[in-house]
Amino acid sequence: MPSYKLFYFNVRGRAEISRWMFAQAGVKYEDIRIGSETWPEKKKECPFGQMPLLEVTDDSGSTHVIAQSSAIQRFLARELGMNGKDSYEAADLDMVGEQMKDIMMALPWTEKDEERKKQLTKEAIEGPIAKYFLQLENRVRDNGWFGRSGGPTVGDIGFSVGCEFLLHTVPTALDATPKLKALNERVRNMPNIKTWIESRPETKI
Ligand SMILES: N[C@@H](CCC(=O)N[C@@H](CS)C(=O)NCC(=O)O)C(=O)O
Repeated sequence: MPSYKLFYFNVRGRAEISRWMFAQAGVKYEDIRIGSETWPEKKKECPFGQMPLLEVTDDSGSTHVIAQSSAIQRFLARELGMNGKDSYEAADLDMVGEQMKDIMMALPWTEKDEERKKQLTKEAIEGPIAKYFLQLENRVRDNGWFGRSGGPTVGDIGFSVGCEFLLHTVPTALDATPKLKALNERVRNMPNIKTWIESRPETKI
């Protein structure tokens, strides 16, 4: 059994999808949260000078370093059996992941003024993001998941993690898309994920 170390800052951010995947799979890992005092040293070990970073020591004792959050999520999806049954289903899940990235990119991350940021976030969620959600609603299968062979997969988990932030700002953000709303609830209530949400370190983002 490989051993895993996930390095990130003390926020949910770009590591949270991987943390939910570990939780759902019931696979142990070290959730290492780097503070500002140790970051300059750790940064030197990061292939692109950024986190998250996943270190995997395989059964032969070799250690592999994986950077880029999407690469980490896709690697874990393959390793933990959350990537669909074949490459067509995996492509369907990738489509969801990329759509969620477009959704997150529609948010005003660089706005410095807190009040204006709140207003712009609300406008983005009620405008372009609502349209993205309507498109995503059509990707939910009759089985209630994004994957033809069931879930939760990396697509379902990535969607639900993204929704945490959006729903915090606009609690009605999924009201026009009932299949997405039900899918989000289903993922959050998976017993292992629920336990993680209830026990994880409390952070703002
Ligand atoms: N495309 C990268 C972006 C990674 C990224 O922006 N990491 C930020 C934190 S969210 C970081 O390490 N910032 C510290 C720095 O650049 O020194 C990914 O998805 O992993």
